Amino acid sequence: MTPHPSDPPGPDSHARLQDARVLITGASAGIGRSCARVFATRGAHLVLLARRLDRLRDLRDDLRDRYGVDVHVFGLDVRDRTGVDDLVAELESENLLPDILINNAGLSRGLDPLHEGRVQDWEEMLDTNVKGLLYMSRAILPYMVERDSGHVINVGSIAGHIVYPRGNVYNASKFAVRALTEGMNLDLVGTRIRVSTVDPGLVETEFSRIRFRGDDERADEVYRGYTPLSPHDVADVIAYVAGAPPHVNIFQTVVYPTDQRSPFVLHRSSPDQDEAGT
Ligand code: 8X3
Repeated sequence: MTPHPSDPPGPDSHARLQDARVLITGASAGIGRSCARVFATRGAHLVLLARRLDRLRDLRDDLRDRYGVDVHVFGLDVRDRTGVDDLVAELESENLLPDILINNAGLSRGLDPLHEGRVQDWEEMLDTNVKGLLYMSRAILPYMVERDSGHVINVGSIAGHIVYPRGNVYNASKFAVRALTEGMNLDLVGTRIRVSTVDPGLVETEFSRIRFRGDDERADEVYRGYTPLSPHDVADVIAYVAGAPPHVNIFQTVVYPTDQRSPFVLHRSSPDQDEAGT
C-alpha cells in the first residue's frame, strides 16, 4: 500500500507556514492585522493591503524588526477593480504573488430594517464583502491554477449561516462569501488549490464602531458582560487552517466565543440582555 502523506506525521502546522508568502486584505486593523502578526511569528512573508497605508507602514516596520520576515505594503481599496488588477500585475512582476490569499477586507454598516436601510450602506457592504473578494480571487487564482498550488482563505461570519433581525444585507453578503467558498472549491476540483472560510461570531474589533458609525457607547454595549473573541483568536484559527497538510482542505470553520452559542444565545453577566449586537 502507498504510504499516506500523514504517516509518519510531517511538519506541524506552524512549520508549514515558514517562508510561505501570504497576502492579507484589510490588514491595517482587526483580524487582518492580527493575521499579519500571527503569520509573521510563523516565518511567513507578507503582502499587506489596506486603504490606510500609513498604518500598514508602521505594522511593516514592526513585523520586519521583530520577526525578520519580508513585508510589502500597498494602499488599496478592494472595491477598485482596476486597482486590484494593477496591483496583482505589479506583484507578478516583482515576484510577490502569494501562496495564500486571505480575503479579510469586509465591514458592516448599519443595523436597520431593510425598508429603512440606506442604499449606500448596502453598496459599501456588497462592494467590499462580495465584489472585493471576487476581484482579488479572480486576479490571483489564475496564477495559483498555473502553479497548481495555493490556498484562498475567506473571512466569513456566523452571519453567513444564520440571519438575524436587521442583519439583512450584511447577512446576505456573508451568505455570499460562504457560497463563493463552496463554488470556488467545486470549480477547483482536480487542482491542489484549497479554499476555506473561517466564520467568527462576536469578535472585539472596530467592527461595531463601523457598523454604528462611531457611536462608541452602542458599540461598547455589544461587547459588555462576557468575553468576546479577540482578533488574535481568529487569526490563530486562520493560521491553523492555512498550515494544514496539503491533502487536507478545512472547508469551513465556525468560531464562537464560549459565551455565545448562536447570534441569539449570548451569556452576559447581566441576564436581561441576550441578543448579540442589537
Ligand atoms: C460578525 C459577527 O454576529 O456581529 O460578523 O454578525 S455578527
